[in-house]
Parts: sequence; structure tokens; C-alpha cells
Amino acid sequence: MKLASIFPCLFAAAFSATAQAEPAAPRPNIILIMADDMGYSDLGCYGGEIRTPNLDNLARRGIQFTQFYNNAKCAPTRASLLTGLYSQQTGSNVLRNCATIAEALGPAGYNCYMAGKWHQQQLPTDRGFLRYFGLADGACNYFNPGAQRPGEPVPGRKSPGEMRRWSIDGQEIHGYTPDDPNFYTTDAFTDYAISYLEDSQTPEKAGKPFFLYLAYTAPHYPLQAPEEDIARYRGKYMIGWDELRAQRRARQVEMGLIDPAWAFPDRDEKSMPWSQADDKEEWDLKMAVYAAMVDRMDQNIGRLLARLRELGQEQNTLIFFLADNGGCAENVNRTPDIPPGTLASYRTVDLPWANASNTPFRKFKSWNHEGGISTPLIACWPDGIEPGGQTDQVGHIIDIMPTCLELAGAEYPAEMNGEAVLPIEGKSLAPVLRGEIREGHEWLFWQHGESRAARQGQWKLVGYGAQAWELYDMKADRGETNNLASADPDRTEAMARKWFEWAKRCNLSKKTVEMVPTPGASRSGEIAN
Ligand SMILES: [Ca+2]
Repeated sequence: MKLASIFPCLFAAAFSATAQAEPAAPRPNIILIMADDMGYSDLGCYGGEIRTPNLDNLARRGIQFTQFYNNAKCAPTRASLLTGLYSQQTGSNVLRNCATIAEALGPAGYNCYMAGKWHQQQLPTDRGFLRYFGLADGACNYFNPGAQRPGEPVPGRKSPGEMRRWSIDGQEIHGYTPDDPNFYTTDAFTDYAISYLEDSQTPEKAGKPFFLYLAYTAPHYPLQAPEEDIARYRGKYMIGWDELRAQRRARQVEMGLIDPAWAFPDRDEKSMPWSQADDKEEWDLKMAVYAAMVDRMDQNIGRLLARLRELGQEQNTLIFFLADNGGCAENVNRTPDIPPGTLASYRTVDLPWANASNTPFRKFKSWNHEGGISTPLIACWPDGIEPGGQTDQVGHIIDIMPTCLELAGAEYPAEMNGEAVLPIEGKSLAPVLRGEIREGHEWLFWQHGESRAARQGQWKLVGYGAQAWELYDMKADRGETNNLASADPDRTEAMARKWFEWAKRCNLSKKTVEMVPTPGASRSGEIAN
């Protein structure tokens, strides 16, 4: 009896000693934070003057990507981010033939939460998330997305009387009218995100890792921010956009984010010089509100991180931060008589400032030139990433899902919601996070509206509408100032052929493909039908 009872104890002790010597690394929690319509240079750690200490600190404690790409616009970026596929394959916001990150992480034991902007057809709670609070649509009033409340003016809206789709845990709300008179979307999304962090640590859930997707609407229009945040920036932008671009670029060079040998593109052709701008006070106010929106987002990220720390989860949580597309040049001025910033206004920051946001690149949101598709990507994970790194390895938002799956030990589903799931297009970034050189994508492709692009190694092919393809050497000229299409017609044609193959494989519409010049057209100048 004695021996029988001792041996199991010895075995158990030996087993337990081994287990203690080499404990299996616990899988990380993952927090994915996304900004909306934010330029490459807006954060302090990417050369901006806007106060973003919390994001800068994440970058210092983690790794900063200098060549990370999105899909140039809200819904297509979100579709790719969530699925690891090109958005054309999922029907963009239809999310067909795909599994979301949450649908893959859930069966692997993760509790999945979301707060903020969804912008897909179904709801997050239909696609793997346990809890959700936020704007299921694309944009809304920051102070009151719903009906006018007593004692306040009519909330500024894109179209009169519009009631954007919101949702709380699967319940749809058309026009969310907050009770709190101090409601502000960026604060509210964070409040919910913090409540989800707390939920993830309740006794019945604490044994499991969590995935939290926090998608801010900031700094997408309408330009609206709390007064105290705007005040911090008033007058600061009287230096004008030409000087702002120069200062941001100089800091990017100093930080080693960009190569000083790259030619700096001229101010966008549609932007007047600052010296010729009328209403300089109003221009200053616009950019001050925009900066305040980014600042407020950073303050909220600080609040989220503080709670994460208090809950003892900071060390083993991987945090990603990125933007869904570049700075937005659209002019949506619904309240010309009401200055930007307040609940009653509905204004945009406009092209000249968006041009500065996207320093040192050309073009804007919706374009496939670098200004439209380049985003900061910060990854911080104390238990898994060496601090202080910067990488110029090329990545794309389709890579986020496979990265999460690899680190979670989750399987990529073959079938979801009764549909076959397409093979994943993204490749895990985990080797980059470990400080290794990964085998990247041989090809990356883009198309949004009339904009299109392909990248292979250092070469990028890009075009718009029926205009001829342009060819750039990203190693020598990421500002896309020196079009090499005529100098290297063979490469231009070969890359264009690849883009058409991709367009066919991903079922791009006939209309989209028909407008694009055929491979080789640049030699003769002909435009194909
Ligand atoms: Ca966006």
C-alpha cells in the first residue's frame, strides 16, 4: 500500500518538476486597435507633432513597421483585416466564403469582444464575437449619433435625419441617442472595451485568453472633439501645411523611418500654397480639431492600457495598432456656417491638411498610391517582442489574421456558416515579431474603385482609371515621384499581367477590369476596352 501510494507521488513530483522547468508558454491575449482615416505621419512616433504619448510608448516597448499596407478604404480594409483574404474575395463587407478572426479564435478557446466601428453587413455578434458595442456603419456624429436631445442643437449629419446603424450585443439600433450629455464616441468605445477586459477576467472566463478588437472612428470626419482637446492645438497650425509637411518629413528622416534619399513629392496639385490660403484661422481650427481627435484617441488608449495593467494582463497581451486608410481629402461640408468641432457641425479637414497627414507620400484615402495604403503598424507584447525595434519588412492587413492564428495555435477553418472558406492569402507576421526576417509575399495587390496597384519586392505598379500604369522603385523612391514605366516597359507589362491574373482570381467586376489599360498599352499609349 505504502509503495503503491508513494510511487504515484514520486511520478507526480517528477512530472511536475519537468512541467515547471519548461512551462508551455501561455497563449497571448490580443488587442487589435484601429484608427479611421489617419495619415502615415500623424502619430508622434511616425513624425507627427500631435501629442500621442501612449502610442509612442507602445512603439518604444514594441516594434514599429515602416512598410505596412491597408486597402485604402474603410470597409474593404476591415474585411481583409478580419479574414486574411483580399476584400474582393469576401464581397468586401458581405464577408462571404471566409471566417473572421473571432470565428477562428473562439473554437481555440479565446473570448472575443469588439467595440467601435464595424462597417460590415452582418454584426460582430453574428461573426464570432461574444459582445459588441458600437457603430455598425461607417461614420457618425461623435457627440450624439441619434436624435436631437432637449437643450442641444440638431446634431450635424451627413444627410438630414440620417440614423446610422448601431448595435449592442446583437440588438440593432438605428440612431443611437446617448443618455450621457458628455457622450463622445471615442470615450464610449473605450468604456465598453474596458468593461470587456474586466469581463474577460471574471472567474468563469479568466482561464481563457481574450481577443479584443477596438475600432475607433477617430479621426474620420465629421471634425468633432471636446473643447479642451481642441484648445491644446489652436494656433499651432498657423505655420501652414507646407511647413507642417517639411517638419514632419524632417522628423521621419531623423527617426530613421524614411530614407532621406527619397525625393519628397511636391504639395498635391490640388492644394494651394499656404501663403495663398484665405481664412487661415478656419484652416487652423480644422487641423486643430483633427489633432484633438487623434489626441483624444491616444488618451483613451492610455486608459485602456492602465486597466490592462491593473488586471495583471499587460505582460502577455499582444497589442496591434494601425489605421484603415490614409488621410482623407474628401470635402464634405454640410454646415458651412458652423465652425468645425462642435456637435452641430459636420465638416472635413480637407485636401491640403490630408496631404500633410500623408507625409512623405502622395495621394489620399481611396487611392492605391502610398498615401492611400500606407499605415503605421505598432506591435507591442512584453512577453514576446524585444522593445525598440523598427522593421521595413513589407506587410499587409491580410497578415493580421494568420498572425493571430499562429500565436493562438488556432486552426484556419475550411468551412464556416455553411460556406467553403477560401484559402488564406495573408502570411503570419510572427517571425517579424520575433526579430527574424520572414519569407514575405512574392506579390501584393490592390484595387479600390478606379485605383489599382501591385507590389513585387522593391517594385510597385500603380494606376488610376484609364490612365497608364506607373512604375516606381520603392527602395529608391517611395514618394512615387519618378515614374519608370517608359524606362522599363518589360517590367511594367509583366507586372500588369500579374495584376490581371489576380483580378481574375479574385473575381473583380468586369466594369472594374475593363477600364484598366491592357498590359503593354504603355508602349503604344493605347487604352484597352
Ligand atoms: Ca477609413
